[in-house]
Amino acid sequence: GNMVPRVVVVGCGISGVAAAHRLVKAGFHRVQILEATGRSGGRIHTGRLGNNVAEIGASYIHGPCEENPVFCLARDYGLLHQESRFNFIFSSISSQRLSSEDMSPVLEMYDELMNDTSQFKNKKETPWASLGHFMRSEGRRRAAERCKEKDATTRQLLLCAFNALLKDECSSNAAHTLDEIDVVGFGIYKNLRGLDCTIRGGYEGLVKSLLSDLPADIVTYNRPVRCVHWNNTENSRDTVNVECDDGEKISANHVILTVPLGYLKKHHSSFFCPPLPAHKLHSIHKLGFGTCNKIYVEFDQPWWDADCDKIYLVWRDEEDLLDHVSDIRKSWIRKMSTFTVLKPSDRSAIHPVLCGWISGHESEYMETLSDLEVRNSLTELIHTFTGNPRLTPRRILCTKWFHNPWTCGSYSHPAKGCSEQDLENMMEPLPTNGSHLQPLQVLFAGEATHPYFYSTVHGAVASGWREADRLISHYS
Ligand code: 6YU
Repeated sequence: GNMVPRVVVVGCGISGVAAAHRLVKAGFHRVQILEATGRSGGRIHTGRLGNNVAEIGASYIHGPCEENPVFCLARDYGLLHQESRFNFIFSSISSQRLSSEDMSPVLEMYDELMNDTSQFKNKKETPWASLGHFMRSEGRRRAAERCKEKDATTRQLLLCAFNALLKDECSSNAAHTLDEIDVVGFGIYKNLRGLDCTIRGGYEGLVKSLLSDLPADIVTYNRPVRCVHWNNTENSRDTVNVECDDGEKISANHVILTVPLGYLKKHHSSFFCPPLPAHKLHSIHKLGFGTCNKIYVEFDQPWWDADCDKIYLVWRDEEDLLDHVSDIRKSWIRKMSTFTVLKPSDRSAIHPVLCGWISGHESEYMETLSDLEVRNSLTELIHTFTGNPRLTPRRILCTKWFHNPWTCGSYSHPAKGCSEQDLENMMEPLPTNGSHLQPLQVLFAGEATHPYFYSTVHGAVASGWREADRLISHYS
């Protein structure tokens, strides 16, 4: 009855759905989700290119193991494939094809460096200004050591291949350059065991499965929230007012906010009334949020080996280890680091598809181009790399996360100068501790509020559950 608190969840991405799911299962039946767009899933968005499944947002379960809530959910809902992905690697340099053996020394060196970043985890100070500084300095030093007895061409190749991996790392971090990434913050991210895998039929199946356990009318679509009025001093001290774009105000005892960090960075000043406390604002500024986009490309025939899963684009003239492009208008496509090979979703998917990965300002610029312009640049790139002028894409599909008004980018990263405290501040509810006011008026969930699984779907799920649990234990 009336004793059951009313909870409004803002955003119907996976963190909002996870929070609502847990609350409803615990008997909180007065839960409502307000979603700005006409669909659920947010940054989980399964599209199609021809007959192939093309993930516009998240693709993989990073580290599928027992500790990963997304792996467990997908398994329990029967959404896993029989076998996992990523067995083979093949790379190419201009028109000269590289073998897996050519790439293995650089991949080995890269893995070593990545493992070494965990040593910075509890450090107050490091000799490194950024992840880029560490990777470049140490990469150069170790490459020189390894190549002592090798010829100049081998040494050059190692460095150019290393640069492709740096650009790939920019994509993993949704960063423009690794110079923007904090080494300590990066070391805090927790890698889970297991080879990345995909979800059968597409990632959206996970969102749909969770939603199917909930009352059908729990989500209100096309309902953007404009402002959250908390700490009401006048009449109703125990309610928060959520003001929608059309002016309507919905009152609740608690609001769980799941809007992306990119959206908060842009709109915080008008989104909270009164404004956020200074330390919370500080952390919203300090943490990074950048763009990673994909370009799906469909071909008539595969031009890569049947056992190939990933193609590195290695340029001969990139031994300077510059992980970003200086002339973006002319050479934006050089930021694309890799293609991953799409596994055909079913037998009707006869045309092979590659997924190109591109991040940073280069990928934001790409979003302003027409499909034809992107296709032309891609065709040229493929001609350069394969030496085959007859290869042309059948069609392409570009993601545009930077210009998505409800996301304003792709996902968060530990920007240079952020601290563990900033990661912790993100999840702190309002009003903050020590206040005499009604507690837990506004709670914060979403990918960017997870201190060590940020930037992932499992981080988003865990954050939604965390905030639901916070309310559940408050009432028990
Ligand atoms: C993962 C992966 N993956 C690729 C790309 C992207 C992301 N991620 P949501 O945004 O979903 O929900 C918010 C909702 O709020 C949304 O529906 C809005 O419409 C709504 N909203 C906004 N404003 C509103 C308003 N005013 N009113 C009402 N509603 C409003 N994660 O696990 N595997 O392969 C990838 C990838 C291109 C864009 C990804 C991946 C990130 C996830 O997609 C993302 O975290 C969650 O879906 C977010 O859910 P949410 O609920 O929080 O927000 C060592 C090291 C360290 C570096 N990290 C390495 C890890 C690599 C991370 N990589 C990911 C890369 C890929 C490939």
